[in-house]
Amino acid sequence: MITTIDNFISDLERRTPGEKEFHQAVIEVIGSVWSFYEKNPRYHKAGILERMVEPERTILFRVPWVDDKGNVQVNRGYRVEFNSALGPYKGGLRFHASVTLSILKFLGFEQTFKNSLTTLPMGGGKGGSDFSPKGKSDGEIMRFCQSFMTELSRHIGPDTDVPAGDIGVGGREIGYLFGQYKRIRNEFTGVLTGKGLGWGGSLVRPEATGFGAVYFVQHMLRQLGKDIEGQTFAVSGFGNVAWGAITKINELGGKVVTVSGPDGYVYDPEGITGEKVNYLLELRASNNDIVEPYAHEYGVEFFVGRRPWDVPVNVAIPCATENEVGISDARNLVKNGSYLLAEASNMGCTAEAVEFLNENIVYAPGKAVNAGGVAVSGLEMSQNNMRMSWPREEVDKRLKDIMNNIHGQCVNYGKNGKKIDYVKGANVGGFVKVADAMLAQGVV
Ligand code: 2IT
Repeated sequence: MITTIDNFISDLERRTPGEKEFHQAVIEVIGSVWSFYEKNPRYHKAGILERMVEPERTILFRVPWVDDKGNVQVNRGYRVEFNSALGPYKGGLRFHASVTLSILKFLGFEQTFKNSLTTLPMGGGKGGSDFSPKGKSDGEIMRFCQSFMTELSRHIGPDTDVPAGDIGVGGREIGYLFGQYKRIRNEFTGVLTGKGLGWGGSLVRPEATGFGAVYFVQHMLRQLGKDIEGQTFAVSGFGNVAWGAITKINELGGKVVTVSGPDGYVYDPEGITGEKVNYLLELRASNNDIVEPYAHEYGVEFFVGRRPWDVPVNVAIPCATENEVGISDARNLVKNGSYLLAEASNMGCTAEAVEFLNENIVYAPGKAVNAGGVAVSGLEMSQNNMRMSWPREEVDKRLKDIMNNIHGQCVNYGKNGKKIDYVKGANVGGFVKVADAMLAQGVV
């Protein structure tokens, strides 16, 4: 049994050397739940935290495929089945050159608490590959997906583990993965979410992460007596999440002035509206992973190699990837008058940035803000099980209710005088349900 937080963390670091993103995610959660944990000896006695930081199962495999020139390529495939206390493992697949076991363990760990916050019956998992779709042909992507699924299909199933998309895995990849699963298992089941509308997908799933994030921001703003209307926003990324967030912000009367890619950021002071939003989809579909063409197309400024956090805005919503807001970015935002940052990316801020933002402005972590994506995945699973599909209004209403409920959990566990500590609220809120389920299910 562990006695102090320092012992716990040094033990974790000893057993998982070099997994720095995973350590970062665990340290944040442990910091929030420790005092609660200490007050409940039954959690201690049952080794809940020790078990929570060890994935139930980690699958690592070779993914061989043949490129368009006839060369054999080899990537590494992963699925981290982190925690099934609340339901089948659930979480996305990420295809990106930066993917490592540490990244997927951090994502799977976060996913467990995020899924718990949704209140839907989903455990936590994450997977993917160091395969980069950038510059690959459609045929190459299909052959890669088929090879990846040939192995993964042994480990997943609609009641076991239900993957979805993440960075580098969108509707096209889910289609290829689903096709191969169906072919191998001879089963048409809801084994993946984010499917096409005509073959088991849910309305609102493509928009869900961005829409959910903006619904969450609406609740945060209301606590401050403000509204989306009339506020300016900095958004990073230009993928699915950024697109959904921008669409909803526009609908609610806010103005988004930035988008970004690995190549730099675009500053569009008139606001990213109308056909410009659709242009983002075109850019993403081009598979080049650059946002600069937007600046040429609409005659606005492009800042090479920079992130959008030095633009004066009221609200920042990172929508790209982990650790995309560092301490100097956080200081810039606050200096320029931003009063709210909501992470739509997973662990979008470094630990130092989180600490600074949480002290100085209103900050909310990804596991609360971006839970709308996996929540609608959960609704897709329900619809698949019933073999029916709900209309758009029904799914959107459920998404709104879920985001409202997550905000309520953050207030419930994170209220500190007049201030709401969203980090503590989300972590404790997510933790309690998982811990209680683990306690009830015995030492497994
Ligand atoms: O980070 C996430 O929550 C996702 N990539 C979505 C996972 C899902 O299963 O829909």
